[in-house]
Amino acid sequence: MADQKINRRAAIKKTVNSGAALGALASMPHWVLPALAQGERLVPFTDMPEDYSRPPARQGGTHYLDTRMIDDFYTDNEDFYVVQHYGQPELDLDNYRLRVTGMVDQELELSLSDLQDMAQFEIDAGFECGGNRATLFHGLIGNARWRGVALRNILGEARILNGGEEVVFFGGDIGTEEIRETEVEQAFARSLPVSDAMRSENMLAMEMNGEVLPQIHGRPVRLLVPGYYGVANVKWLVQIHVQDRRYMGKFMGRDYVTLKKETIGGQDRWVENSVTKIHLKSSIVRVTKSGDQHKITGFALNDGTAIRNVEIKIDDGPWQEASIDSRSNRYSWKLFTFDWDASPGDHSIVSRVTDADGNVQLTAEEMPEKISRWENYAQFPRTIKTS
Ligand SMILES: Nc1nc2c(c(=O)[nH]1)N[C@H]1C(S)=C(S)[C@@H](COP(=O)(O)O)O[C@H]1N2
Ligand SMILES: [Mo]
Repeated sequence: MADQKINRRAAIKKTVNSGAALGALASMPHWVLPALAQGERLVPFTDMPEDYSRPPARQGGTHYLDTRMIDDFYTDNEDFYVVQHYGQPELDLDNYRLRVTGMVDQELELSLSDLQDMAQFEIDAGFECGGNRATLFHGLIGNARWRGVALRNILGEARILNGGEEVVFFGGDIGTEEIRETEVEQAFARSLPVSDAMRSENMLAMEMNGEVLPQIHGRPVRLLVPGYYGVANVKWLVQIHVQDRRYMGKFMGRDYVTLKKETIGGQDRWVENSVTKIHLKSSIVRVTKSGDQHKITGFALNDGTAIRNVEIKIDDGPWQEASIDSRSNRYSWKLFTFDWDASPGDHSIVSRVTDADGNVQLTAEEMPEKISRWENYAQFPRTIKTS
């Protein structure tokens, strides 16, 4: 089935590239190729291989999307990126229990129906993997509407005891790690200080874009920490544990740790930090042409701080303001578009986002010196050939 879809997609790409009628494509599933209005066509980026395309996500693997397909506020569940480190466990839904343990007045054991009977809320949240990067054209990304239970209601029911400082979230997936020459079995886990865990927007999500949470995205329950990199959003969540100290597991203390040079009180120092809040970032992902008019599309993403604007620079021209999709909200991604009267030829185009506090997205040259491959939020100049 998946193969069939992939072949259809490849066939369609050929059709599009050869300039054949687009009408025949109308019946294709939405994710097959970027939705194009009548008479509209994709303009090729010259920084991308000519035959670049990505199959949809499939069970068992990882997935990043073809960001030229980003044309809709919500990413289809089939196309939302997929990353995990210890495989994709299938939890037994009938016997599923979410346990809340540790420094709480009342330990809890919640079945799926217990969770479904609690008050639900919805939130739009976009996020990317902390390892998202330009070589993937920033395809480890997605934006969805999530529905579930407020984490703080659950912590409220358990009542965190005095001295409880850190909330640890364990997934049902277990891997073997070698630590000091000893093989140790560990679950994927992340943690939040209690004050961060109690933010009202944190969710135990059971639905994604109006569907039951897909298996590859953490069925039946995942943590969602809006404004944080994907690694915070523990999939296949089975245990929440409150403790009196920082949690130092692999994905907090050793992996997804950024090593960069910072000035600390006037002193240059190498600093390590756990990957948490999403840095201010934008990227151009798609250019289309309709008649003589070109349209540039891209996304902006950050930790939920209000955004002032997104600007586009073409070749050596001035920065010009783009329009931001009106559906954008605090934790969603912000799609932007810019109508471009392009002259035929080779061009360089780049976007930058500025937040309400006046922080401007950095250029690659302005980025802190960084050893690790996490947190890639520099401006991303694209090259393109227009006709
Ligand atoms: N249980 C579990 N949750 C996990 C992971 C994992 O390996 N195991 N990977 C994290 C990472 S690194 C990312 S980027 C996101 C990806 O979420 P998605 O696959 O739903 O896009 O899940 C996070 N949650
Ligand atoms: Mo990730």
